[in-house]
This record gives sequence, C-alpha cells and structure tokens, in this order.
Amino acid sequence: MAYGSPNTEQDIEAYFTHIRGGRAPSPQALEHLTERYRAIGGSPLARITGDQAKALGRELEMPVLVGMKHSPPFIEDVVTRARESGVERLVGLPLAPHYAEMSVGGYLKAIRKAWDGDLVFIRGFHAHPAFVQAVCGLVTESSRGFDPEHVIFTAHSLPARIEAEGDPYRERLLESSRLVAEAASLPKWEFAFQSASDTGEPWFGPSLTERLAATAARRVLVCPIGFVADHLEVLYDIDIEAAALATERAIELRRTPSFNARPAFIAALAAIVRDQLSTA
Ligand code: FEC
Repeated sequence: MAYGSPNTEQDIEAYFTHIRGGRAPSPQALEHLTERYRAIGGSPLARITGDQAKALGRELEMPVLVGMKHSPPFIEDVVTRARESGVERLVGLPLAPHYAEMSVGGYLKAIRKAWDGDLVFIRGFHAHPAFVQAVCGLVTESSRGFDPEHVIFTAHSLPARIEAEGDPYRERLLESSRLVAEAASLPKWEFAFQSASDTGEPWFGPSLTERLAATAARRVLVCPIGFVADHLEVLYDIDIEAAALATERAIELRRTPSFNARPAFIAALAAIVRDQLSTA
C-alpha cells in the first residue's frame, strides 16, 4: 500500500479533497498544488509502486496487490476484490517505514473497512536490520566521490500534537537515523522534517530548509529515510525547493536515490514480510 497520487492534472482536485478528508481545497491551494505537480512532470508514484509490487511478488512467490490510500485503486476496493476472489489471509504492507497512527494507522483503517478476515499487518519497519542495511547502502553509494561534511535524514512532518497524544513517531525517526548513521560510520548527522502542510496548527520541526539555512557545512547529503519511492515530496520538496535554497547559500546538496524497485530494497521488504509471517 502506498499514499496514492493523481494520474492526470484533472485528478488533482479529487485527490486533494480525499487527502483533506472530503473537504474541497480553495482554488488557490489547488492551483499551488497543480503547479508543484507540473514542475515535476506529474508524480511517478503509481508506476513505481506497481514495479515494487511486481518485484516483491517475484521475490516472495506470492500474489502482491497494490492499493492506495488517496487515489484509485483504493485499498478498500482492492481488499474487497481479494475477498470476493477467495483470498483468506492478507498481509498488509504500508510502504512507509515509520509507524504513526496518522499515517500507517490510516492504512490499517482502510483495510479494516473491507476486511474482517485473517490479517498480518506490518506496523512499520524502521529498525529492521534489512531496512537499516539497505538505507546504509544508499548513504555509502551517495557519499562516494562527494565526501559530505554533513548528512541530514528527513521524513514527512506531522502535526506536533501527536507527541502529546503519545505517538512516538519522532523517536522512531531518530532511532532509524541513528542506526543507519552507526552502520555507515557517519561522523556528523542531523534529522529534519519536510513537507509540512499549512493546516493552521504547529507541525514537527525543524524543517529541512531551516536546517540548511543554519548549517555551516558546504557539502550536504540529504537522505529521505521516511520515503521509499520518488514522488512529489522528494522530487519537489527536496530536489527543487531545498535545492534552490542550497544554491542560494552556496551549499552543494546531494540526495540519496529513492529505493523504488532496487533489488536491495525488495529483498529487505521480503525479509520483513517473512519475519512477520514467521511470528504471526
Ligand atoms: O507523488 C505524489 O503524488 C504523492 C506525494 C505524497 C506523499 C505523501 C506522504 C505522506 N503524507 C503524510 C501526511 C500528510 C498530512 C497531510 C498531507 C497532505 C498532503 C497533500 C499532498 C500530499 N500530502 Fe501527504 N503525501 C503526499 C502528498 N500529507 C499533495 C496536500 C497538499 C499539501 O498539504 O501539500 C495534511 C492533510 C490535511 O490537510 O488534513 C497529515 C504522511 C506521509 C508519509 C507516510 C504515508 O505514506 O502515509 C505521514 C508520498
């Protein structure tokens, strides 16, 4: 399961309305979002999630279906079709490494709307050794010939009130960043949030742009550890928005490549699923 993305420009309004829980966005907000999608030439997320699913199916020798949280094929519909075709046991795998009730919890809720059968649900995999090793591989690969003075791990921000509500999302992010930093023997690293929405309440910070504005380093590697594919939040928020700020500040900015369907990541996902099945 992945977040979902609009397939065409005409789909953006319905997609945005779904993300906002059924409330239509203002024309200005819609225009702003449409411009961001235009700037990246449309989101590749649906295609990449399909590639990840095919590769994982081959690795696990098991049928793998794709369901999206905010765009067709919706998780509820895919699960309904699976049930109708006689599937008796499901593994739910959100392609989001760090559990938060607001993100990974939402995938579980979507499944539960259409499925009351046997379910093995993967509540994140941020500290799984196979995931940590795979991220370490990306950091090592991107550091070659670049020698960053500083690595900044990033993930999607969320409203800060979730911490007071007892959701240790931030701790999970810091834990997986620390595990990767240790595995890659990084001398200096930081964590930053990205992609906060303007919802009228405080979101987690500091943001990536705040971190970049404050750093004295001239060579910075950004590792979006909270994401596993190329999409708007990576291709726009890092590659366009943060990159523009870095250029302004004379910082050389590099980003670790997204996993997409890279074999090391697919092998890690397969290990995560097998481990979960062996204890279920
Ligand atoms: O490429 C694509 O088309 C998909 C890009 C995309 C990903 C993504 C991942 C996450 N989001 C998470 C939380 C929130 C919360 C709100 C929110 C709003 C948006 C908007 C767009 C959008 N998100 Fe997203 N998110 C992506 C895209 N997200 C577009 C609406 C415009 C904007 O605010 O920029 C606020 C909802 C509200 O207004 O009520 C909260 C989280 C993730 C990563 C984990 C996951 O998969 O759930 C958390 C990719």
